[in-house]
Amino acid sequence: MRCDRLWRRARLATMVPPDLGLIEDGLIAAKDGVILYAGPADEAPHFEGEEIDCEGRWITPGLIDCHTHLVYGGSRIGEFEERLTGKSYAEIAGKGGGIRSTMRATHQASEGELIATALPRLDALMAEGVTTLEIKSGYGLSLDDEIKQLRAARALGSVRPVALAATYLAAHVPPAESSDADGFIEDVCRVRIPRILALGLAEAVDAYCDTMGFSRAQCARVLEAARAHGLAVKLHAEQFSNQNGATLAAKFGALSADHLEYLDGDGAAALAGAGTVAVLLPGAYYFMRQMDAPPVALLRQAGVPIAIATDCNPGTSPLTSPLLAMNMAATFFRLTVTECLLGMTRHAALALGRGGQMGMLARGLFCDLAIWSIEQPAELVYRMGFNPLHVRIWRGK
Ligand code: DI6
Ligand code: FE
Repeated sequence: MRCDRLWRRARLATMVPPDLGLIEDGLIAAKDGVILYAGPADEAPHFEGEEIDCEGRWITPGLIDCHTHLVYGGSRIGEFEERLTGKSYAEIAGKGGGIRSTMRATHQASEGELIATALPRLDALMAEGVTTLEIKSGYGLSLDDEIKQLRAARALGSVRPVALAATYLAAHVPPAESSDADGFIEDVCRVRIPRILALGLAEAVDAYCDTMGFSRAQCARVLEAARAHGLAVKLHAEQFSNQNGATLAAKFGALSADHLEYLDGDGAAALAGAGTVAVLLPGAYYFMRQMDAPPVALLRQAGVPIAIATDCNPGTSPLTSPLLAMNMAATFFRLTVTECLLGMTRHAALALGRGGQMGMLARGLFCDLAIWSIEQPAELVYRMGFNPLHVRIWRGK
């Protein structure tokens, strides 16, 4: 059978259920960027194409970072230093810093500047095997700024070999301290969502359900409007307190509910019932020095798929290492190696609504691969500050 490329003498972690789908002597064949075969070499049909000898290296699906705020203006280094002297995130935010300071800096930046400053962060993610990532807006002062942010996010996909999923984070914080939050939500539902949809700039809508963001009732209006327009939804939920965001996300059939440190049993059951993925963000947990980890036992009991992401953002998670995110998920949240690896592959694909396209090494899926110089897959979770990526393949190349 003809193929474009053929990876031989590889060990595979296919992520095909039920577990990691480990294969000791594996072979992958790809044509037109899609996997024709991934499985044991001795069961493979005869293929002809360019052959690559993997010399026993491990191949996983390319990693998927399903929650980032990669595109933004300015920096929050000053705020980091302030926090080191004892000021809290909420205190800084209350004085117009925090998310609002990034909004002002994003307003000042041109689209080209947003692209240029995001590129090194994107390159860092790709250098550790990321082949797909989600990018949220949410730092726009105005709708035009949100559009600029989403355009910059989209442009990144044309200058790098990577797949992007753009999410319109419609309700992050009210744009100014004095503004009327309900009026803003009205504008999001009536004007902004239809406009973003008409421009084709996002495939999902997100909101920040938190005392520093928007109330449950306000987020409900946003998710309802998004669904009415046929957009997928996600929700930042129970990061700093329990606002019952998870039950709201479930009610609207959200792809994911993210953060979840303060999730309770009802929330976990609701996520399970709706097939909503729990996206855990250990980088933010670490950087904010949170003490209560997400209730992983409840998620397991309820059977909720768990994904892990970097939450790369300037304020609460300046993290551009998917490998460190997995190590933190294991160390802080006690996720198993299997849960960590599924969290950045198969389950991350589900959190983006792309389960049929990526996240596993299987026939018919995109040929997005990460080839690692390691002795066993657990090394990807175990080590810190070490990058064993040998080569990254996106769409077969
Ligand atoms: N949760 C977070 O951790 C970030 N946004 C959100 O909704 C924080 C973003 C920032 O501080 O800039
Ligand atoms: Fe976030």
